[in-house]
Amino acid sequence: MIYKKVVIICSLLIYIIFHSFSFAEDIKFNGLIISDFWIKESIGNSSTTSGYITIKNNNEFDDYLVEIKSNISNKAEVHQMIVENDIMKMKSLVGGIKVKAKSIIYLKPGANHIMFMKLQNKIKLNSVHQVNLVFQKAGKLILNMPVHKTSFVVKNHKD
Ligand SMILES: [Cu+2]
Repeated sequence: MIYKKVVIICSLLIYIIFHSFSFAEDIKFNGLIISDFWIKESIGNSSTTSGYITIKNNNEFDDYLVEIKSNISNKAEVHQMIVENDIMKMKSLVGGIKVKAKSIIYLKPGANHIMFMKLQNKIKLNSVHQVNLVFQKAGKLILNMPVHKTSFVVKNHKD
């Protein structure tokens, strides 16, 4: 009996600890599951910062993230990391990013990401910002994206 209570309390604690390090809850939206979304705090007077997001497409058809809009910056686009002459470069993905049917894409540090350009203000740690995502098929979604440190590591990736 006592053992059972200890187990329950322990699992509750683990749940609370896990969730305090993690993100906002996953969002289900017209067949898409949106998770692990956050914005990197801006450094110094930098006029840009990046945002990250995981998008799972449970639909039978492909979708595209075609537009990103928010009040924090005048411009936001999806960037692709490419290697050119041994140098890692960022390139804007014209027309948005494809999320194939029944598959998942990760916009994450060191890889494809959302680039917020011409920031209106500094992006402060622990603040939350509204970002509008427009999908070709699923439509428009308003996301509240929390701000984390550069060193923030995604802990709950469900690959
Ligand atoms: Cu970029």
